Amino acid sequence: QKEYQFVVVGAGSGGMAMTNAIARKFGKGSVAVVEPHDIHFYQPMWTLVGGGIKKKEESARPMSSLLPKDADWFQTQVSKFDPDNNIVQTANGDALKYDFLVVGVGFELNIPQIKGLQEGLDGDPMVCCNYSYKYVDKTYKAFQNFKSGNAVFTQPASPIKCAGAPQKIMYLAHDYFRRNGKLQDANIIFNQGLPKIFGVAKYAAVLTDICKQRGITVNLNTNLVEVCHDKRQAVFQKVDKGTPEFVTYEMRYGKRKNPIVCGGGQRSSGVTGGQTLKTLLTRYLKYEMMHVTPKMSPPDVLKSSPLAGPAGFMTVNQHTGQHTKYPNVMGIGDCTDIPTSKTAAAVAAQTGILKKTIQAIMNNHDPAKVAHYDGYTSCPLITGYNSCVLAEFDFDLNPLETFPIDQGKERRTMFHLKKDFMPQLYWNLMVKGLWNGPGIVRKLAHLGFSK
Ligand code: FAD
Ligand code: UQ1
Repeated sequence: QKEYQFVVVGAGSGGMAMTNAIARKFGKGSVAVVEPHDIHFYQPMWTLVGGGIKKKEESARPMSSLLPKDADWFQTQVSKFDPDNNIVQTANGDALKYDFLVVGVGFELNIPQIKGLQEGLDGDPMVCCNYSYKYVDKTYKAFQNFKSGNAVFTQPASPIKCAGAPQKIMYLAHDYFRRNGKLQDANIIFNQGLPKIFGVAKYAAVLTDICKQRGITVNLNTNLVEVCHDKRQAVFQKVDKGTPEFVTYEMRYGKRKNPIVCGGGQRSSGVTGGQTLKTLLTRYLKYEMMHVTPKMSPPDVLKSSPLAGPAGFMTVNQHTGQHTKYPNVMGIGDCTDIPTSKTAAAVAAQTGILKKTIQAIMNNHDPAKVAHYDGYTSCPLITGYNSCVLAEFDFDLNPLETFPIDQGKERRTMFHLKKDFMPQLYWNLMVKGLWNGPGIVRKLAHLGFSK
């Protein structure tokens, strides 16, 4: 058994920032970090890789080059959380005892939850996915090889990281087809499991308008359930909440000539899993290319631990990041139940909050008195090869915009902010634990008068 003042689990966006911040403040030997992977990824770049704007290698750096020299790195997974004894067990057989634990294990992709998706990703060059380093470079190849037919983009109903990413790549596809003379032969379809195109009304209105103007068909409450890549067919289920009767199935297939729909129309009956969610009708859709966003969840080791609530997320105070049951445990990022959209931008703001929370706990103060996370999150909604709507908002889904201009407009400046500035900010400040989000910039930009 080894003992540390701090143990950090996961060295992704949140864990890496916290490890560096803690090592800087508390010095050599104070912190152990458990992370199995050799490589740290700047995942927000994967949308740009999918669009052929960046090379995937630019999103990857050796873990060893980013972790602080003063931290002890255990290159293995945590296999068990034992918060009652202040211990984490690792797959290598180490038992690490801590005074304080910071957990940032993120989301893992649940590809097998969609039948045939793994086979599609491995066997069909036209099935792609920006959410994985392994598959991300298939997307741009699919753009290039696309000739005509349905270009389908999917998003599940369950929580995912960067909820805008499934449609950002669709707008890039639209722009790519437009610039390369393929648009008239393309039928672009967004099949989204959720009931809204985006959670924040202001940006949802902008995106709905963009889809209308560009002839993109949006089917809400429409979930991908199966991929049959040998026939290039995808199976979708339209879901609705609560209604006891079947309602008319109305998934649309676009207004362009010859949308290709094959078969479909099977009714399945009954309430799914005892819930009020009803599966209404199954449809088969032929795709020429398909960008799939798989379902995601925290890793099993967290889900099955005492740190997780019934939904599998780590239960923390949404304003302080402190665990609801174990006061010496903090959570950061995608694996927590903090009710905001899961992004690196949110993680940046949470880094600043956790620093305050840890300090307060060490001084026997109430963290709620010094740390108050407002839910800040941001989604740079790329809408083309030189345009972006920079969505920023809080827990109440109210816009919380950094710049004193209307960020609901598509702008070239925001595209460059995303493409050129954000990677610099990430590699030079965020991973070092030195970027706590743009709160300060926002206050200065608004001269203290608003927000
Ligand atoms: P991660 O960064 O995913 O890190 C989790 C870490 O935990 C990993 O290193 C993993 O190896 C480790 N881990 C897992 N299990 C264990 C275990 N048992 N033991 C030890 N370690 C473990 N965000 C934005 O702000 N803006 C964007 O434009 C944006 N676009 C995105 C586009 C795409 C395609 C994707 C995939 C993400 C995007 N994001 C964006 C989201 C952002 O990348 C994530 O929200 C962020 O990385 C979450 O950080 P995290 O620390 O919670 O998890
Ligand atoms: C941000 O802080 C951040 O984390 C580094 C991102 O992830 C890559 C973002 O996408 C955005 C938009 C922010 C917010 C920062 C500014 C300057 C608006």
